[in-house]
Amino acid sequence: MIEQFPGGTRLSRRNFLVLAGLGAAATVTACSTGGTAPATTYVGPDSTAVKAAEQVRRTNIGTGNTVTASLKAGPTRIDLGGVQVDTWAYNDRIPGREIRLRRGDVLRAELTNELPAESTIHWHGLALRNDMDGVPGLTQSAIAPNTPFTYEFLAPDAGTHWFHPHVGMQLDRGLYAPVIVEDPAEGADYDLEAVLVLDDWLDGVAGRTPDQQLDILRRDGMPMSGMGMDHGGMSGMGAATDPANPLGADTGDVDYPYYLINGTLAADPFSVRARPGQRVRLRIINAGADTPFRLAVGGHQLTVTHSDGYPVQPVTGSSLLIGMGERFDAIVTLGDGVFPLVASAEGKQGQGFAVIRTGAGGRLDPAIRPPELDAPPITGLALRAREEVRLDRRAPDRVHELMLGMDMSGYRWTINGATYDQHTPLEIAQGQRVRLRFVNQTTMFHPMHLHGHTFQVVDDQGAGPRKDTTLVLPNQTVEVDLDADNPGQWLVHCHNLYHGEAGMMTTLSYTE
Ligand SMILES: [Cu+2]
Repeated sequence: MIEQFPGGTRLSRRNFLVLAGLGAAATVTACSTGGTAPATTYVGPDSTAVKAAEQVRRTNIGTGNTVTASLKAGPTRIDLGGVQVDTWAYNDRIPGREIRLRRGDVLRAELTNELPAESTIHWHGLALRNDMDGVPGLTQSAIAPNTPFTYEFLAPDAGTHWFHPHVGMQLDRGLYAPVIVEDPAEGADYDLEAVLVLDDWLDGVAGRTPDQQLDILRRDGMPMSGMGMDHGGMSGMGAATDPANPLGADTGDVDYPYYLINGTLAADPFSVRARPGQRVRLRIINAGADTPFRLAVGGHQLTVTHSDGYPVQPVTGSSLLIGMGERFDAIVTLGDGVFPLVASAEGKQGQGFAVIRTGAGGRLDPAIRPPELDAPPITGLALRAREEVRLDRRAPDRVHELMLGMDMSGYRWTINGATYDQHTPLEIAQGQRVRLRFVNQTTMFHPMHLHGHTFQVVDDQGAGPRKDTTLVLPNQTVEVDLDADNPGQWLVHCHNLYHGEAGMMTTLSYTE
């Protein structure tokens, strides 16, 4: 499928050359003014620095335990709940089987690629060793069909994480699953857990595939025009957004026929069973490609405790807004009865639907819209990190600006004016405090994701949340700080999969 898209092919070939060079610790001239120009050497995925960083992790936090998983990526037919679709999935199920381990355990995941395409696995949220990060052409060569590959790395970050391919549009099929990393030191202040994976679904419906959908966007351009529309008071840097609709009017590029919670439609909904008064920890993952979700439980409040795996000062509210790639943990104290858990597609028509049952009650109307959805939602940007996970206050050694833009002459999404195949690496060095300044020059929001690190959103008090994926609202600027403590070559990209594939990706590149 990838061959259909000239941009994608060019990207793969170019980056394969980058990878080939990095493996040998590539040296490139930093300027072109003559033979004595200073040279930049990149820290490659196969470098001794990457191996040394993993060894430090094993020494400092390793448990000595290894958890194994056997993953078969392949074509399959899935019943979404009355709707049969031909798609691609891990071990013939959606989501793939959850992987659960403890912080400091080693995960050994053996992938068998039975897809008719190259693939990889990216371990989203884990600051792991660079050569296991799953970005083809940057951290590894793509895994050919019918070829096995073993991912093996120490899992350093507790929390609600997930995995998915990092090749083309594969994430918008059924290739995703949760990775839950428990922290025994955290304490379990709840009675039960429910992992909820939210997804927007089009694959295999009326013959549609995500690749064809991207092809249509490239052919027809923006359906709602990311730059051309004037959303009233929302133009201009730092303009206030409407708290009731923080993402603005234009939240996505694709209309989906279905929205799923844990791979099922409302006709056969995912169901949580518990007793009245119990506290359930919801671990919520937005695996959608183009859809933010607003989540609420009818008749209940949510208390958000973690964002992207890291603890936050608890915030209680009626609903929660989750960008693509973000995860939140929330505690709900359950009443007595049968309650809808709804993930409304923000700015779109439709919703995912699940049920929480603690007592007597009949069947719920799957179109029910709990009034909790109408209050302004909690967003990641409004959270504050718990003290113990804040970065120490320090001025940045390096500031990189990432101008998020688009090109009206086609479906091209850019960072600093370039698509990924033309990107200039953002250079950093081990030990630096690095600030990334995301400047959104478009009228769409972008959920920006950084691989291999957890950043802290910058605020006046040094108390912003620790995250790996942050909303950058329309025409606004978000700054994040990180400590450069995990050497290698790391992707920074928009987790709108269509934006990312259309160019909105770059690299944070350690130099020697
Ligand atoms: Cu985007």
